[in-house]
Amino acid sequence: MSTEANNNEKSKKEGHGAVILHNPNVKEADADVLYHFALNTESHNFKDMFGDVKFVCVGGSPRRMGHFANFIMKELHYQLPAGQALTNIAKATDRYALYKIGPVLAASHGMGIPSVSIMLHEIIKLLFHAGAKDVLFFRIGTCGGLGLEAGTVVVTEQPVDGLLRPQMDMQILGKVVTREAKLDPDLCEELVSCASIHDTFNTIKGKTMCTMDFYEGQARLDGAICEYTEEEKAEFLQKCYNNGIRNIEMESLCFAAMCHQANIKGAVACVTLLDRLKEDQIDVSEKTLKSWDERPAHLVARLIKNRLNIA
Ligand code: R2B
Ligand code: URA
Repeated sequence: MSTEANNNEKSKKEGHGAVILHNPNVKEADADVLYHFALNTESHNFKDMFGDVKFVCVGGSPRRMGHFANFIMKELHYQLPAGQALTNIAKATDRYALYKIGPVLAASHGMGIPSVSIMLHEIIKLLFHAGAKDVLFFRIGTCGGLGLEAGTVVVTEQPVDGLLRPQMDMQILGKVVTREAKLDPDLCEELVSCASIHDTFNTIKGKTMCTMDFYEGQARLDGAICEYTEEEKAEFLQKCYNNGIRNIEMESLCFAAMCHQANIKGAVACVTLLDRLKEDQIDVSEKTLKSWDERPAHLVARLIKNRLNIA
């Protein structure tokens, strides 16, 4: 085992379920600013506000995460303190939305790796400052499916990049830094087991390709630029399918790599909006989209309720 891997293992054992911050600068600083959430350790008491967080659920759109916050509040039969309404804690900024519903934190992350990366840096710091322990992370989102009926939920076994590698390459100080993109296999199984025979949709496990772009990065023919043929597109998507890839989205790689580094167990569940082996354009009614959007949230809600022994 390398020295870095050894140190990681050691700090995980010492951490006892605590979030690990690989940054002495922040640990030693008197104060810390979470700029994109409009939070500051000097003006907010993180331990009081977030010390009891056990589940962090993230998804792309601020509006969807607002709906999720209301949904999970009903599912958990959670009562807000008298006179309080469910509000966006980060309302002083319009970068991300943040809601707290008892032990559940719900945040939006925008689209793509740069956006989810900023959000996760700040959420991981938030949990570290709060002293939160044994926190599980879930990404609930949308994706393109491969060889699946639209509306199917895919729980990610392994995210891969656009070169089909299970790693996230970053450019740091003029060098390529490679990080393992690992999700928790037991949490993945647990989430899949939350699917019910009464569901009106299928839930499957599969590899997820995480790309840097929605159009060319996902082999679409309908972007503003396209320099490959329909045959080349079909050949590549078939190769992805043959490699066990069942869906394509834009955040899972970073989500997995950052959770793994921070000693956080993470899982990803996304609903497919179309079958990319058949089409490129998402042409679904608003009503259908809304009901499909809720499918990953239902699985995660069941898992959270099981964990909290809520019937
Ligand atoms: C799924 O949907 C978004 C693109 O439409 C992107 O954030 C993703 O991963
Ligand atoms: N999100 C993606 O990233 N790709 C799709 O095809 C659909 C949703």
